[in-house]
Amino acid sequence: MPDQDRIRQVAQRLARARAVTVLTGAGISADSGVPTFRGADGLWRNYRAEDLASPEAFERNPRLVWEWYNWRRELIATKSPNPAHYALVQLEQRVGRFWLITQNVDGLHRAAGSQNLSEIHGNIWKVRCTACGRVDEDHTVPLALLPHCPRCQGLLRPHIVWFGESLAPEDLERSHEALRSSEVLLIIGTSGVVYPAASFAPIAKAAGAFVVEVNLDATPHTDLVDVSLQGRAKDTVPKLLA
Ligand code: BJW
Ligand code: ZN
Repeated sequence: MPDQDRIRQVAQRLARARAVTVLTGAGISADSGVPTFRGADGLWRNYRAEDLASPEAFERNPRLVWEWYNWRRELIATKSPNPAHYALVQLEQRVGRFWLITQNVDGLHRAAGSQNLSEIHGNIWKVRCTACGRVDEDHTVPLALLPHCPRCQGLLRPHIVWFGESLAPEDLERSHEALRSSEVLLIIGTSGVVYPAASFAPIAKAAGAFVVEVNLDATPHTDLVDVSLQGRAKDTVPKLLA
């Protein structure tokens, strides 16, 4: 089927659906200029996310991990939502039951205006005390190296889910509930290799959802989905609402 027909098919499904879930990854923010994790631009000083985004890495060298986050905070502070982020806000306003699950920590969905949203990997603009657990929103760029808690002087860390850490139970429950009760799951710009988000497409598919993927490349989800649309998020997603 030509691309245009497949886009029309998805647009019709979305127009009819009463319950829609969207799962986004770094690819949607790539169109705003935020580097992806596993793309050619995903490296920082030759470290991969796997080398820095873990409790062990932070214990070993909190300064290095904070330097990486400061670099990303400075970069993300200059970026804005793109047409794909805004199209999802429009979709939320149109659909009765809508839930957006994002793996992105950049806050661009919220900046665009999305409200029914789980940021399952946390948010780069929040810090958490490793001693007392207090969470604060903090948009300072750059943060002091090393930042400390205003209440107890404990070391602060990014309020982000690192490898080997569990997602917040309420985020997982809310996501599973949405995935199991949606007529359409739209997956945008994720490589589909990081769990538990990598299991969301099969969960929705098994529950009978029509599953659509928008990505520049093929992913482990491509063979499972009902429609795979190859292209940039910022060009493709707005067309799905036309
Ligand atoms: C475009 C585009 C454009 C580009 N338009 N598209 C089961 C099996 C195996 C392993 C595990 C498992 N369960 C748990 C694990 C361990 C681990 C894991 O999954 N490891 C894998 C690497 C194998 N998972 C965890 O540890 C998770 N915790 C957990 O499950 O707890 C329970 C548990 C623990 C331990 C053992 C067992 C159970 C937590 C995962 C947290 C991940 N956090 C990170 C880092 C946060 C740091 C930060 O942001 O500061 O989150 S990893 C990193 O990857 C980041 C992302 O959110 C995440 C996903 O990446 P994403 O978004 O897919 O980006 P990319 O770069 O990979 O892909 C971009 C895509 O966009 C590409 O496909 C491009 O083609 C596309 N694209 N431009 C459209 N313009
Ligand atoms: Zn504290």
